Amino acid sequence: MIGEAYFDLRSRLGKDLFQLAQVVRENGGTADDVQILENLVAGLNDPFVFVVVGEVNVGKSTFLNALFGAEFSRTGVVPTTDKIYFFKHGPVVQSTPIAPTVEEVRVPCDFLKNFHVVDTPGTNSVESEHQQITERFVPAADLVVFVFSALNPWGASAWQFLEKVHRQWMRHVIFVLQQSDRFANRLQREAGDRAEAQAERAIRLAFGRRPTQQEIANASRLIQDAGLFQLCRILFNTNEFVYVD
Ligand SMILES: Nc1nc2c(ncn2[C@@H]2O[C@H](COP(=O)(O)OP(=O)(O)O)[C@@H](O)[C@H]2O)c(=O)[nH]1
Ligand SMILES: [Mg+2]
Repeated sequence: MIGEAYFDLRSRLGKDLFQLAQVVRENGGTADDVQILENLVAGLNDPFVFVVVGEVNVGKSTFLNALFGAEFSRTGVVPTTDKIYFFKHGPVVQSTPIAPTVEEVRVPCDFLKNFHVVDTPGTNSVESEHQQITERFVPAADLVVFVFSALNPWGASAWQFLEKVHRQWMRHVIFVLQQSDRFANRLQREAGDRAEAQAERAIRLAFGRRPTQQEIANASRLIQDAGLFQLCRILFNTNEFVYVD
């Protein structure tokens, strides 16, 4: 799934670096040169680390459980991720505190054989210590997964944090939007059952502007064919929403 292209690239890179080390050795390269290349080859086998960030309660832990295919991370309406959880592969579930606010959790999930995953409390966590620790994990991450909730994707702390992730630490980022089903429920509450009214309200709320007649017609057709939930997902994946001026 996620990793195929990555594993393919990693194995090609490993072979190339190995051959390069041989060429350097045969042509009188220094021990330091060879060591650097060997370290690079060894580093390629380290699991790929991704850190999941976003505000409290947006659905970070729920997203991870969906990825793991099991409820390994606690979720709930009251903030439940009170620590930073470092998920790694292990034969049985085993939790080991490695610092007062960091816990290593081994779980029997094949996905974790090649990936290490860090779940965090939230960029707006009440404990500022959490944020500091999250900030320590992020610069070491291979990938930062930013989770937003469709109910309120405008939380200031998330965007401020994103700015740092992107500009200061220069990490790769992907975005995950949770809870678009709840956005659909809100639309139903506020606009009733008519597809046109739902489409109008959805575009207004998501884009902050009045929709055109054509947009309402297209969106209503989509609601009728695929359901309101699908329209919500699509709206939050359109350029207008993704690129903020
Ligand atoms: N309906 C719905 N509820 C969700 C979704 N994602 C998370 N939740 C609920 O939102 C609450 C907070 O989720 P959680 O994963 O603990 O958030 P975290 O603080 O970001 O880790 C929990 O009660 C989840 O069951 C979603 O996509 N749809
Ligand atoms: Mg959580």
